[in-house]
Amino acid sequence: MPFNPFLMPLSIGIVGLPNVGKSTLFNTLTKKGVDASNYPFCTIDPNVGVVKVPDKRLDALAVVSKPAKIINTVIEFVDIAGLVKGASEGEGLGNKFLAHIRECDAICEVVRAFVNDDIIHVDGRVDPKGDEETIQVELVLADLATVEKRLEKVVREARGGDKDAVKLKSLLEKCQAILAEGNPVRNLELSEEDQLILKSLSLLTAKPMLYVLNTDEPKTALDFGWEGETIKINVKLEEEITSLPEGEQEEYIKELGLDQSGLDKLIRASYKLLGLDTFFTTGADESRAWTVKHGSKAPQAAGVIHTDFEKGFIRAEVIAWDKFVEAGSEAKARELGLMRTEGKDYVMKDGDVCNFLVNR
Ligand SMILES: Nc1nc2c(ncn2[C@@H]2O[C@H](COP(=O)(O)OP(=O)(O)O)[C@@H](O)[C@H]2O)c(=O)[nH]1
Ligand SMILES: [Mg+2]
Repeated sequence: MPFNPFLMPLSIGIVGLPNVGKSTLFNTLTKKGVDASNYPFCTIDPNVGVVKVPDKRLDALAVVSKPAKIINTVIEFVDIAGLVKGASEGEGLGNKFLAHIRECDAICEVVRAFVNDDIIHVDGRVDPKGDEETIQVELVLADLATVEKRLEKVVREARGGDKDAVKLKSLLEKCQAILAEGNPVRNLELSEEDQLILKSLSLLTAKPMLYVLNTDEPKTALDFGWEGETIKINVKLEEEITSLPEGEQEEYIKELGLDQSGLDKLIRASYKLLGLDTFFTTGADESRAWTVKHGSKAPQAAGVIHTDFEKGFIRAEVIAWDKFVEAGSEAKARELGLMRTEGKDYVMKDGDVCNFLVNR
């Protein structure tokens, strides 16, 4: 099966301690929901929300093509409740929540930096860096348990000389060592082969991760002794923005002196975190963004549009999105000789606009 996010969007699990703003963030994100008729995979699980990925390039293409429909790429957010200290030992609803995280492709951790004495902090203090450490310990311990269980089995097989088992054993030992130091597996530098094996282990700390600093104050992450990257969002304010009629949101965002909504920033960052590229198709019917894995070739990209297109791929006409917009129309781009012909070995570039020629 080719990778086809149209059938199964990649998902981001929202995690964090209780009362940090996860559900408020999730509800606000999903208020920007999608028209379900364009996305047949839409789930009915209340904890799962499918969210449009905003893309200025797609908007620009639509200005040129004036299509009947504009279809963005999507990602899924999952509200994973209640990670608490001791989760890796089954505290709270520990194991169940860890299993939910395991199913996600990436993790978005919300940490609390807003002060409000009416809303209880589980550890009785506002300390985002401390929260991050608490959660990391749980994820690391859960992974360590997984790794050690696997090791027990594989050690025996490796002794028998099984080549795959020997490789797996050596990788598991590397994981064990870094986890034992309290660090995530994603910090390991691994060969491509090892990275593939690692994927099959579904370790929590191997997943890409981003942090949302939820704050209604001008304070930055550094003020809390946090040097790593975070996305600062005022979740309460975002909730307020999305409660306005769509036409007024943009204006309010400008009035606040912001260049884009915090949610859009988060969605774009989440999409980037997944290591995906976007290509476009555009015409009178629809302007549409599609997702491919970074490094995909033209036939695989065609296969995202329709499974049969990968097999039937003949060639692609390709132009960078900004060249297309500059030309002002497909006919003009053609006239200027800007539409390149690419074959089956062409590696897709982020921002390509494509026509695929296929045998049906
Ligand atoms: N002051 C303030 N309150 C917030 C903010 N984000 C969430 N809250 C409030 O904190 C409480 C817990 O939020 P919730 O989203 O349910 O947290 P969860 O337990 O992480 O899902 C709710 O009463 C929210 O209204 C924020 O940025 N500022
Ligand atoms: Mg919640």
